[in-house]
Amino acid sequence: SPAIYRKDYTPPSYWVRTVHMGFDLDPSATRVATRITLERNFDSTEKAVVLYGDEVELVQIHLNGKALSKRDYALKDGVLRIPVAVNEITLDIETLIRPDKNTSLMGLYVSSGNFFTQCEAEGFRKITYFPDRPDVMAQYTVMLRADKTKYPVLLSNGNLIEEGDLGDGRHYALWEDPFKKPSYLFALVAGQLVCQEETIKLKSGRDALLQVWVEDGNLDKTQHAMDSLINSIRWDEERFGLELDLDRFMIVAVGDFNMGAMENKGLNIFNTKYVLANPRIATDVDYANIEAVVGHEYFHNWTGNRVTCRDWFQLSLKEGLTVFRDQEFSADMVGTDSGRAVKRIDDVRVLRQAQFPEDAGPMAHPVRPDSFVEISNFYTVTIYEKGAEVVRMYQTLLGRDGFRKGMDLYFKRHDGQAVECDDFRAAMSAANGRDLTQFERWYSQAGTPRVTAKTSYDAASKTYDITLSQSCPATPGQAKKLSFHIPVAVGLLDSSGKDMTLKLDGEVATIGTVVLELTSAQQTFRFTDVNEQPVPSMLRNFSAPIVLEYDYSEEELAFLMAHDSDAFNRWEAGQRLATRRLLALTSSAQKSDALSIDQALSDSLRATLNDTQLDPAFRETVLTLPAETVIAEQMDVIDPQAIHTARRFLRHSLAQALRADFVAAYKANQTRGNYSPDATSSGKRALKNLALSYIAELDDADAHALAQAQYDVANNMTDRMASLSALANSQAPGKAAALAQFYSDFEQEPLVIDKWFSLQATARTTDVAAVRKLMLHPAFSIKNPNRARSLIFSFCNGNPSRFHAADGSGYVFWAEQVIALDAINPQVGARLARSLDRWRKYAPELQEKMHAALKRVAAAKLSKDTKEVVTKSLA
Ligand code: BAL
Ligand code: ZN
Repeated sequence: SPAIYRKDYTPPSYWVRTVHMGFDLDPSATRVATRITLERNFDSTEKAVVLYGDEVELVQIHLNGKALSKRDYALKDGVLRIPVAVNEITLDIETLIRPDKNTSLMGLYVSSGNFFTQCEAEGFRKITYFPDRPDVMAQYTVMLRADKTKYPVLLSNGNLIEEGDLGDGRHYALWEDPFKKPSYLFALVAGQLVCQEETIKLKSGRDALLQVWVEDGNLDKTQHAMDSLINSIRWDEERFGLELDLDRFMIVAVGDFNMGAMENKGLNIFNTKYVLANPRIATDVDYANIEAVVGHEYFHNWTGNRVTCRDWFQLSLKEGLTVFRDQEFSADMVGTDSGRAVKRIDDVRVLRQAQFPEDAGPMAHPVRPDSFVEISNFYTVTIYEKGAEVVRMYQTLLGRDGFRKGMDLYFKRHDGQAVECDDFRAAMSAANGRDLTQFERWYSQAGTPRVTAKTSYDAASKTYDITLSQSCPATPGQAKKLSFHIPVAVGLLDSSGKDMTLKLDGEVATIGTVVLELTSAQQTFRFTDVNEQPVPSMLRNFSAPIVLEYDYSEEELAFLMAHDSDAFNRWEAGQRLATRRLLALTSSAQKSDALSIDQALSDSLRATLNDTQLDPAFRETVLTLPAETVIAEQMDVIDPQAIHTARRFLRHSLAQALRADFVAAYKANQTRGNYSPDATSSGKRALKNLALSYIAELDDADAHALAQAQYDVANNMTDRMASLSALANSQAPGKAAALAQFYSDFEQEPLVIDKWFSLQATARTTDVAAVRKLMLHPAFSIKNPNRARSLIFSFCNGNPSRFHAADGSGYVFWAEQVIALDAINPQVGARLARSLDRWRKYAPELQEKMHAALKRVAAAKLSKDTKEVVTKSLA
């Protein structure tokens, strides 16, 4: 398939004004009648209406009431061109589709006997022929007709205008969306569903009806999603002055879904994983994720729906911005400074574990890509998470008020439009009177910039210089990079650990933090009136998505860990210390040298663990060692076994050295009484369960007993999973029984069975043979994306030492599964295909086996999704 280029963008030949759709819903033959009124766009030179269709049978098409024959249009590769140049046209298009055969989960499909749609990015064309591009925005009216018993609930976007009986056992519902929207935001849901609902008053005084729709039997799991929705609505009113623009807002949960959720106008469709929760089935992390995803989809109503993307190259315009908004929402919901830092740490972890490797691999692409073969492959951590970091940098550079001014201007200028990333930057710039020309490079250049810092203190002149130099590695298609505009937030600590008053050359003094703006390849920033040699705290709160290199001494890192007023950097100092140890241990493991641990690291970690002034949630983040994938990215040649050995050794040694401290923390952080997912309680559970996981490293009778006892009395899924995981990764005699018990207790809860598979897939003892055996379990199904992810993806992405087995068996398994998944669902197949992205970073013996597996996949009959991924990997 050919690549599509951003530079080739041309405006649509016709605008669509209105869309009237009629659906006769039937799983094996759904008839769709679509009436579209179009108006010529004089900015286009094309004298044809251009419609797109994908695996949809065209029954008939009328232009201004006249039936068209095949000679009246050209249909090639899913593009239907009707040569015509009149100003106003009405098209009537009838299509026939088979939702029950649709395993791609794009367009209209069936899940558990109910109908659902997914149209972003290009799924609408699987329903009807249409100018399916985001810059074509229209007003939709949708008539749904279906069997009344099988499909009692009929939902679409906007407002319910009318419903009634058709007399023949069927009924209908007519929906009208008052806002114009691109086709990717269209949705319908039909089937046997029940809802929790609530009417709330919006800030302006209007009433809004909120509904959370689920399958029968799940109404005991909707309260948290409803609370999260209400909190999201309130937050957007307060923080950005944005109000819900509809009278009715619906969330629907579906068990078969490619993504996390989808922001269809007024009818958000969610993966059950991000809706259903109660203490019995959901962990603290699930509760937090639900809040974040409900917020994310709700926030899209303004950032994505009211102002949408001109073309798919601009995807980060809505995704980066909306992730930033959901991150801020989650942080505000916790409220405390420490809670905000923990949220920031979690977000930066995702960036480092997933986005940095992507940005250094064959699929590296700018936040605003220049080309793609299949847009579905570009719903990436770069578009989402790096995109959010780019948005965050505006706020860092302009301040919270300045950022808000920019947002206000963005909506004032672009409400109801489909725009570009440049328009957002222009609004930020104009609202603040700031030149942000150079900032554009964050959108156009891929790769993670590296900033190296050098410092020098002159006691005589009392000056302290920080010299920052930047560079950025080459990425596919981009050999040379120009300098980025990088905000580097810096503080200086005096010898007592306090923040110094900062005076940058000729500027007024600030206490705490200043933002240095690095715009050239190298710049020196001079601080004056510095009375003593400071310890620099750099890139506070992770003020830019970069790698910051500075030659800290071990003493300085321990000092920052103990004193930095910036909680993020206290954590960061600990991570730097631990990373150094892990890299040294990895190197020793490679040489089969004896491994040993030093006192300094365990002393620093002990001090944090026992510092009850610090929130438990924060202490947990400090005591969590960098992930194996993060260590891997720091090596020239990745050695998964040595990294695994090193990390396990360090955890085991820390468990031995700090056993009494872990036991004390375990005891001190029990949560009693009814379960609550609030930040304080979940923080305590996090620290307690981290302590348990360390103690479990010792794998002795006491550790087994502790885990078993917790498993037996757990009154919530967080504690249950933590203890089961401790058992599953140990030699505990009760391990098999606990796994079996867990399965039989939760057999009826698909989301919990996903956890059961995932936990085993990532367990230390689980090799390929064990995964193959689990695939034969009656509860396993490769067709359900959540289940496939819980076992296959968890193993390939979450169990590196087993996946990268020296005999290459993991790669053979991977190739088989990519091919199998791709045939069912290209998006899921292509996602798994990404697991070998970094193959060139491994030792030659492994590389060779990965290469063979990639070639094997490349030789199979593939979707364009998976083809693009493996082609780029092999390039
Ligand atoms: N727009 C796709 C799903 C999401 O990012 O919310
Ligand atoms: Zn989104």
